[in-house]
Amino acid sequence: MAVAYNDLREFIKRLEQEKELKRIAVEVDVDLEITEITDRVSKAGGPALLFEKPRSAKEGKAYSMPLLINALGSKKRMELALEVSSLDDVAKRIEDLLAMKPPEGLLDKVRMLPKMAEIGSFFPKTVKSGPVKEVIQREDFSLADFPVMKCWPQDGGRFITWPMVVTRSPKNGRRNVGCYRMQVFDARTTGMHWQIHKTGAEHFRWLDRQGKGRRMEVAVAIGADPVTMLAGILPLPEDLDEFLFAGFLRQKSVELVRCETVDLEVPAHAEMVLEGYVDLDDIRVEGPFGDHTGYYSLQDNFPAFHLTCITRRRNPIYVSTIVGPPPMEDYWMGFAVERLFLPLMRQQMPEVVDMYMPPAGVFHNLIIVSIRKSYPGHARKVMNAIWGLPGAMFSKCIVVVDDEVDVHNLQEVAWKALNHIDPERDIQFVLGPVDQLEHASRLPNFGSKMGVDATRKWASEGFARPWPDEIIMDGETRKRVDGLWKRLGIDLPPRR
Ligand SMILES: Cc1cc2nc3c(=O)[nH]c(=O)nc-3n(C[C@H](O)[C@H](O)[C@H](O)COP(=O)(O)O)c2cc1C
Ligand SMILES: [Mn+2]
Repeated sequence: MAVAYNDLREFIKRLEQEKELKRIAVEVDVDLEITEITDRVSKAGGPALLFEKPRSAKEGKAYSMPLLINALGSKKRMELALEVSSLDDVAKRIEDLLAMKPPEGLLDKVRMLPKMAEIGSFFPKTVKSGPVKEVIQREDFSLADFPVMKCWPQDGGRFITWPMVVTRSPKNGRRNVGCYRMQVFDARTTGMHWQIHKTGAEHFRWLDRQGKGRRMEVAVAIGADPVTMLAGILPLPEDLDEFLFAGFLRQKSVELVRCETVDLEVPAHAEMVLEGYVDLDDIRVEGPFGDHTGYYSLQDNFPAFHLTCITRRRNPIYVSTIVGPPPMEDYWMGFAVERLFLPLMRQQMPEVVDMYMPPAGVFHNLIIVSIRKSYPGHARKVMNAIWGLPGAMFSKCIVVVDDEVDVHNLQEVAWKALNHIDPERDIQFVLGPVDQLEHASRLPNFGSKMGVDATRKWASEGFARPWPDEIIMDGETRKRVDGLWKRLGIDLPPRR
C-alpha cells in the first residue's frame, strides 16, 4: 500500500506522472470558458486540468493562483486518489471493519487490540501549525483575489463549488464536514447552500433551537489531499466525523490545525481556509445555479457566510469542480459513493448483491439493486430500507431485480425488469422527503417516489401462474457451432 498523499500537491505530482493531468498555460476566463473547456474534456474522458493563468475579462483581472478542476473525474483518478487498484479494495476494508464484533470474553478483547489500535491511529491529529498558516490575513483580504468561477450562463454569480465546510453541532459538539457550494456575494460574504436535509443545516437549526446566540462559527477549507476532499461529499451518518473517515480511507490521520478567529479545526495541509460565521438573522437569496441534474436549481433562501479571516499557503492552488448535464466529474464521485457504501448497505441488508446508479439518473433519480430474494415481499422491504438511509433516502426510482441480473448492464436490467412486471401490482408509490434539487415534485423537498419490484414473482406472493424459463441454448449445440464457425464464413466473432 502506498503512503497517503499529504496534500493536494503530492496528488497533482502523481497525476502528472500518470499522464492524468494537463497544464494549461493559455489565459482562460473564469467566466464560462473554464466550464466549456472542462465539460468537453470531461465528456471525452480526458485528464484533470490545471489552469495556470485564470483571468476575468469582466473584472479586468489576472489571478495569481492556478485553478485545478476535474481532479477526480475518471475511474483511474479516483483509484489513484484512494491508492487502490479497484474501489472494491476499499469496500473490502470497510467490510472488514464492519465485521468486527464487540469483544465478548477476555480472549476476544486481546484479539481485538491490534485492530482497535489501527483504527485509533486514524483519528484526526491536532498539530501546532501547518502550510495552511503560511499566510494569515485578518484585515486585508478579498474573495475577489480568488479565481472563483461563474459556471453556467444563467448562474446568479460566482460559486465556490468544492469547499469543505466545517461546523460543530451546537447540540453535542460533534464536528461535520460537508461540501456545500458558496455563492460569492461580495469581497467578504458568500452564500452557504447547505440543503435542508444536510448536517450543516441541522447544526444551524440547533443554534436556533438552543436560543443561546444568533451566530454559528464556520470554517471552509479548499484543496487538500484527495481523500479528505472526497470525504466532504460522502453521505455519512450525521454524527460520524468526515475527517475520521478520511483518516480511515487513507490509512493515515488527517492533521488538523486550530483556526485563528473561530473555535474549529481545519486540515493543516489545506491550500486555503476561509474562517467566519453564519447568522440566524442574515438569510439571503441564493442561486440560480446550473446543477447536477443538468438543470438550474432555482433561487432560494440560505444563510450568508461572513468571513473573518483567511489563512493560506504562500502560493495556493484553488480547486473547483463543475456540475451540469451528466456525466461530469461528480459522476465519478457518485461512483465512489456507490462502491464505498455498498458494504454499509449490505450490513443492514445482507440480501443486497449489487447496486448501480446510472449517470443519467444523477445520483438520486434512479438506483438499481439486485437482491437474493428469500421471502414474499422481499423487494419491497429493500426499497423501504433504502428510503431510510442517509443519501439514498432521496432515490426517486428504485428498481429491484433478482441476484442473477447484472445491474451495471442497463440493457439486461431493462429487458428483465420490463418482462417481469405487472405494473399495477409491482410498482409502489410512497410519499416522503425528496432531494432539494428535485424540480418536478409537487412541493419543494416533499414528493413521491417509485419502487419497482422487478424480481420474479412467487406463488407465495399470490402469483399462481407458472413462471416461464429464460431461453438459453444448450451447451452441446453451442460447442458444435463454435467448432463449425470458421467454416461458415460469417464475418463475426464466434460468440455474442
Ligand atoms: C460537487 C458537489 C457539490 C455539492 N454541492 C452541494 C450543495 O451546494 N449543497 C448541499 O447541500 N449538498 C451539496 N452536495 C452534496 C453534499 O456534499 C453531500 O450530500 C454530503 O454528504 C453532505 O454532507 P453532510 O451529510 O455531512 O451534510 C454536493 C456534492 C458534490 C459532489
Ligand atoms: Mn456529515
